[in-house]
Amino acid sequence: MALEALIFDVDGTLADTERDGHRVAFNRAFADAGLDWEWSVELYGKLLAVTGGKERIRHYLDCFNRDFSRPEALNEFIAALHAAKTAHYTRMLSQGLIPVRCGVKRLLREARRSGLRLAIATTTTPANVSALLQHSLDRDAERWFEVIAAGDIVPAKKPAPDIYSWAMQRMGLQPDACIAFEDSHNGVQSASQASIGSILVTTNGYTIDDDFNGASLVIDKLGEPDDPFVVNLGKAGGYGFVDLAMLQDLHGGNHP
Ligand code: XBP
Ligand code: MG
Repeated sequence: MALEALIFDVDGTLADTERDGHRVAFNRAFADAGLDWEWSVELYGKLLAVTGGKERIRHYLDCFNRDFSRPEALNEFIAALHAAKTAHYTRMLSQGLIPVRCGVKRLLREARRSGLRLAIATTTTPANVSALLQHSLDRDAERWFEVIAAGDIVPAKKPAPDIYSWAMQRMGLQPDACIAFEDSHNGVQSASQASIGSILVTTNGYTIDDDFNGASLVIDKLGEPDDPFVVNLGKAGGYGFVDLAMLQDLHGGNHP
């Protein structure tokens, strides 16, 4: 089936947001609440196994801070912490502190010119997506994406397929008309279980050693003509940066 749409993950894919963005925002929210919780770079790397900020806080309590005396209304407590974290994170984005990754602006511009449909499928909170698109991409960038599927809109977060299935269903797309862009094991699992056969991974500091079984190609970034990517897994067919020609070949290769 012809390629019709590109579906992008957000955190780690459109921008390298986790170590110096989300993690810092979580720690600021903990400090505001008078908690002595400090998520180090190393601990946060372990916590990223669980997607979703609220789910991640609960995972932290379950597995890394069992002694914490939990309030009666734990869900509300976590939700309040997470809302404070989101305020810190969106403020960081509004200050332009988190740029989009190499090649993202160029590829999106090419895709829009060619008429390829664009969507987002992410675990993060919708407000975070809006802030990143507006402040790190273009003030109108939210309009570039036909569907922005984000956060709690689906019952199960990645690695469940729900968020990709929801986006494709809203757009009336078949999985084999799409390419998914991801950065993590959870993300590849989600897209793959949603039957998307073409999955392009750009790794980052936290995900470089993830299991990317199910991905079509794993590279370190989308690249630019003067800043080629490095292939971690798969064959790039002689290309040095991701452009539409390469995506057509990648997608075509998926259907020999
Ligand atoms: C990454 C996530 C999110 C972020 C934190 O999402 O798992 O939970 O780490 O954002 P993706 P929230 O890679 O799917 O974009 O605190 O808003 O969940
Ligand atoms: Mg991601």
